[in-house]
Amino acid sequence: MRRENKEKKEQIIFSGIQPSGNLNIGNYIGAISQWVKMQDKYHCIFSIVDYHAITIKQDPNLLRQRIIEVTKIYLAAGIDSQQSIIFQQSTIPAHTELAWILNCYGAHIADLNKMTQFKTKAGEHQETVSVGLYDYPVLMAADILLYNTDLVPVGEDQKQHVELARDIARRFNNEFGEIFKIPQPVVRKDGARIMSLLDPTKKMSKSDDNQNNAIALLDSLELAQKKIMKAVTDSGSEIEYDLENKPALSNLLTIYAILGNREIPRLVKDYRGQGYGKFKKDLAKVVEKFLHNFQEKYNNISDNDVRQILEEGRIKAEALASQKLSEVRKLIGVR
Ligand code: ATP
Ligand code: LTN
Repeated sequence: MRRENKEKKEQIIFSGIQPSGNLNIGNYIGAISQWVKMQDKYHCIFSIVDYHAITIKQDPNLLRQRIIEVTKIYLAAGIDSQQSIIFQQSTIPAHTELAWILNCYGAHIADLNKMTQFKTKAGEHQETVSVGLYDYPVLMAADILLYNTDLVPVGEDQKQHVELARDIARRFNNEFGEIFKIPQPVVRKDGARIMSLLDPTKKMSKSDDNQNNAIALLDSLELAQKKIMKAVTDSGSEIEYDLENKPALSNLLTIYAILGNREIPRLVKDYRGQGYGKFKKDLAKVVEKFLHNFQEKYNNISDNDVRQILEEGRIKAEALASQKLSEVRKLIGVR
């Protein structure tokens, strides 16, 4: 048993979030809450992936502010900067350099053509969006492969990108030997895909034009309450977990269970015969309590603390990344 724990502690976790909007409870549930639990067991590296964010137009001042904001969100959620490495992607040039090398060795056009995130984000503008948006998954592969990552905890929508990182690593290894670890995605069973409050067929997303689709982690308690009360429900009035026939309610039940630390079957039992109104009011209270606790921690972190933590993280991550990059440069013949 002790040996098993030791082996686990040697495993490496890498994940990141783009500072491209107001982080919401979907990001928290699908990604960050998983990371917090993993810190005791694994070596964890969490990045604020700003070079991914610029694949879509960003306002420079807002981007600067959001980089700080996302770092505070990691910390307020319980990521411990003593235990885990927290860093800003663009401060380590090895990420973009390895991405370029992987563009040339390992990444195929046919792979990128299959990426559903690109298709959704580019929509009808596939010919005029930036090359960066198309190449996004290769930069993500570089992030992961630089650190000998074993596990990548993400929401359901990012699984395809992690699978591509595996393919790229295998192709590179076939040509040059066992240089990259083959990473595995980790997706939680419930809550891997929190849906929009306004449309249960769409994922809750921080870059949705309609901000009522999501509860942002920094929304005021009043606004969060309003959004819950306005959330769409399904026809009927019974509280049931039924993804096919009651997708909106099932989504609300998932949020309730995870943020309120309850089990879905128990909630369904407790709300039998009570109707949607009462359920939504209680859910709003659960969400408000969660946000209140979260924001209290968030507001206690200063910008200076964040700058210092990011600088310490940069130093630690750079030492790891530059080692891997030197090996790669030698293998391909540029050194
Ligand atoms: P955008 O809409 O700007 O692409 P996003 O809200 O999807 O943003 P990302 O930065 O792409 O956020 O995702 C950060 C992490 O949060 C990823 O691991 C992603 O899988 C997870 N995530 C995002 N949205 C959800 C969601 N609705 N449910 C569960 N996990 C999610
Ligand atoms: N594409 C991811 C963010 C991301 C990431 C990573 C996640 C960039 N690099 C490396 C895990 C590992 C997203 O959530 N949109």
